[in-house]
Amino acid sequence: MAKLPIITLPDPLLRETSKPIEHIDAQVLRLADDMLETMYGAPGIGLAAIQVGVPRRLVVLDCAGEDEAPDPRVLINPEILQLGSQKKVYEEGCLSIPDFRVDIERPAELRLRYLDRNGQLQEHDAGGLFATAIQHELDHLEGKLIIDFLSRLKRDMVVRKFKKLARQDGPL
Ligand code: GNR
Ligand code: NI
Repeated sequence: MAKLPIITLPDPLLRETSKPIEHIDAQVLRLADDMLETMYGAPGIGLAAIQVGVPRRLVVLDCAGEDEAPDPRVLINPEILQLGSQKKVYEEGCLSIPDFRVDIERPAELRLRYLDRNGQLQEHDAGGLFATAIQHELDHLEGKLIIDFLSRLKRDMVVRKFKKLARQDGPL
């Protein structure tokens, strides 16, 4: 396994729409394992392939609590089938926008469909942190980021800060 570099704002790749995975082959499984290692190393609770520069519909997650056993999940071509009507607010962060957090209101529960690493179609209901994280990761697959929940003014302020940072510690 290998830890991969995570791309950050304002990398334009983060705005791309990710394409479905057509075949679950050794390369896809290898990428999923590398993404899990990258996510655990960050550390984070989820990671979309686009965050390591690969515009494919592949997500890894682990929403286990600190005192629980690890619960690595690999979601291939995930789809939200239904969103619950009840909403909740959670303070979200993103590994592609370091040191930034924002309260986001999203549906508290959802029904999810995806292919697991064995190519089996899975369908289940999710709630709690897992439901929040799934929606955050699915947004990445559409090129959507948590700063898009801010007003234009605040979003532009965050983007400007990251552009400045990229100029300072980017390559020359
Ligand atoms: O590590 C992460 N924590 C987190 C907290 C609240 C809501 C969503 C997340 S996902 C984030 C990792 C990440 O950027 N995934 O795309
Ligand atoms: Ni993110």
